[in-house]
Amino acid sequence: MQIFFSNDQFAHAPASEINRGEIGSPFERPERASSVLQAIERAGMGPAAPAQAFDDEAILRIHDAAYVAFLQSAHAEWRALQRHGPALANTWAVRGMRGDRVPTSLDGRLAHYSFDVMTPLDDGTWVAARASAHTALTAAASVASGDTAAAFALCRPPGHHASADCYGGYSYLNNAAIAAQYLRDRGARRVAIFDVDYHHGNGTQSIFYDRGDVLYLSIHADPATDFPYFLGFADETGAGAGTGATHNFPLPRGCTAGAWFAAFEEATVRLKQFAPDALVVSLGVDTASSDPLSHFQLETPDFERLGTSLAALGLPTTIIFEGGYEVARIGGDVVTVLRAFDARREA
Ligand code: OKP
Ligand code: ZN
Repeated sequence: MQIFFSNDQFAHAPASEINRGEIGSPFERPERASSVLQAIERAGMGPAAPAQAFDDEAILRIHDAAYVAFLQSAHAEWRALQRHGPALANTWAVRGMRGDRVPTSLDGRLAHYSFDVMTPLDDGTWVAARASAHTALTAAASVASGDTAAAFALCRPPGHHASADCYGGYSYLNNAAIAAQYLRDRGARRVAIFDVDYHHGNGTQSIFYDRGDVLYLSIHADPATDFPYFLGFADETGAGAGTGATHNFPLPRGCTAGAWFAAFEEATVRLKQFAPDALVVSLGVDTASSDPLSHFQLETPDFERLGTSLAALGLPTTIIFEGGYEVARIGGDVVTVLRAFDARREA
C-alpha cells in the first residue's frame, strides 16, 4: 500500500466550530492527520510519501470554476472587510427561494456556496483543501500508472460532502470525486466509489448522479436522523444516464457490525454487476463505537474485516480518508483497515 500525505494540509486549523449551539474547538482538526501519520509509522508502513503538485485542471474537472475562485479568494475578501476569524455565512436559501442566484457581495456568496455552520473558511483553508485534493490525485495517479495496485491518500480536510459548487460537512473539494474523475481520464472506463463513512457523501452522489460511468455506493446513518439530513435515502438511485448507478444503504443509529456488513454485501452485489475497472473508497472511520459525532458500533475487528472485504473486490484501489473524530483512535482504525487490505492482497 502506497501512502501519500501533504504537510500543507496542516494549514487548515480553524480555532473554533459552532457545535450544539456553542462555540467550541473543532472536531475536524490537524491532530486527526497526525494521529493517522503516527499510527502508520508505528505500524512500519511509513513514512507517507509527499503529494505531488497538480495544476487546477484536475480539480476543475469536478468543481465549478467560479466556486473554486471563490474558495481561493474568500478569506482575503473577508479580511479586507476588517473581519477576524473564519468566514462564515449567516443565511441559506431554502424551499421557495432563488438558491440558484449568485449574489455579488461576499456575505451573499458565502451563503450561496455553503450549506452549514460547521465548516469555516479560514486563512489556510484553501491551501489545505487544495493539498488534500492533490494528495488524492497523487494516490490516484500512482494507481492509474500501474505503479501500485492500491494507494491510501491521507486527506484532510475531508471531501465527500462537497458538491460541484457547495461546501459543508468539513468538506471543500471532493477528493474522492476528483480521484475518480482522474482515473476515468487516465483510461478507466467505469469507476466505482464505495463510501463507508458514517455520513452520506451527498457531494459525491450529486456530482455523479446523472452519470453512468461512475457508480456511487454508500453505507451511512439514516439521513432522517443524521447529517446531511437532505440526501442519502434509499430511493435515490440516479437519473438519466446515471439511472441505477447510485445505491444508498441508510442504517439506523446504534447499528452494529452484523447489519453494517449485510449492507456491505448488498452493495458488493451492485458493484460486481457494474464491473468497474477501478475502485475509489471514501474511508471514514467515524463508524467506530466511540466516535464523538456518530452512532454506529463498529469495533477494531470490524475494521479488519472491512480491509479484507475491500481487498477481496480485487480492483485497483484508491483509498481516500474522510471522517473519524476520536483523535486517539482513528490512526489505529485506519491502519487496521490498510493492513488487513494488504494482508488479503498478498495472500
Ligand atoms: C463529516 B464527514 C458537529 C455536528 C455533527 C458532523 C457532520 C460532518 C461529518 N458540528 N455533524 O462525513 O465525517
Ligand atoms: Zn463522516
